[in-house]
Amino acid sequence: MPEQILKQYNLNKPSIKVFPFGSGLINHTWLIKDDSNDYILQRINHNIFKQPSAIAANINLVGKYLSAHHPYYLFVKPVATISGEDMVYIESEGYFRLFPFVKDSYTINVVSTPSQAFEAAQQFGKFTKLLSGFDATKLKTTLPDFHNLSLRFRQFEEALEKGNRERIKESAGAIKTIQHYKNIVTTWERIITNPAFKKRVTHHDTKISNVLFNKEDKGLCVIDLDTVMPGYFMSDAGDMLRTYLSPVSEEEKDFSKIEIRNEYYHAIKEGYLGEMDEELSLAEKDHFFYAGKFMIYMQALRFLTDYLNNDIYYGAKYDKHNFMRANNQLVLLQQFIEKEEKLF
Ligand code: GN1
Ligand code: MG
Repeated sequence: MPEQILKQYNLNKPSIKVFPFGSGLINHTWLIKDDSNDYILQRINHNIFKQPSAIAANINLVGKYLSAHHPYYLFVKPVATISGEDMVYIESEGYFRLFPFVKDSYTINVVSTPSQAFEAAQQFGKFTKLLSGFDATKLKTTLPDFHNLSLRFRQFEEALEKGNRERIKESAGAIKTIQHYKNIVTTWERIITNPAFKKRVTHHDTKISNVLFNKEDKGLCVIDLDTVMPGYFMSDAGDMLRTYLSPVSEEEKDFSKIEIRNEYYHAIKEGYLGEMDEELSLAEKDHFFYAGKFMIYMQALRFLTDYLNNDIYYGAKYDKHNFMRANNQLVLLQQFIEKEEKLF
């Protein structure tokens, strides 16, 4: 950790301790322990987020709106540098920002009770709802086409043409499953032309580690606002379904552990709709289950496409890592779809 960064925050003292933190795949995160305060330091992955200043601008706008209209909402803003900047840029190192570590808050990596799922869903629903009076088109698109399923599908088809031949052969089974569920893309294409589906301020990364909990295990607020952009509710509801329903994550290699926990589905739905019920149209609410299919399918597509493209996006910690992740998500998708008639 370069001294230079901490210096910009007046934190370059001998008593400071720095620890790697979190489990994100894209940005790098550290916990900074000071005598009295703790902080979270993050390096923005500039390869992926081409315009870090757009992230800072969005956080600023949202923060201003919330403090004017919902001053009681706990909004975790970046700490300004000694010269008043939201970010530090260091040649050959990239863009960094510092957040206060909210006292007495904690995060989790796995959802192990329905109540945690409910609390998280309530927080993500609340975030969008509190911002319903804010003009979402004012937000900059930090990742163009991030959850554009048609484009993700086209990228997959391109990988089938130009990708690693051996990997394509080896992935025949997964490729077939992806083709089999192509109707998920067709539904998406109908949705985006349907005026009953609205673009709102959407978080786009609703995994459980992006929710702060308090000591009483209640949700406090959401964090990691890099992908806050205009989007559809399916992105947020869907990624919760993708990541909270099963007791094991996309990293699990023993697929027999993948399971859909019915009561978690209801907890997510109740938590989210408890906030968003009046915001969403009937057509949107009818697509709550679809939201899960949309996000699980897209994640399977993204992992498989990356595998066929030699892991250029997600990287790989072991041989066939993205292949395993894609197959994990396809098992999850199939198990989820089996519940279609039962979960409503
Ligand atoms: C990435 O970096 P992380 O873990 O927050 C990805 C998400 C994926 C997720 C899968 C910017 O998120 O879209 O769902 O990996 N973020 C980006 O684990 O691509
Ligand atoms: Mg993230």
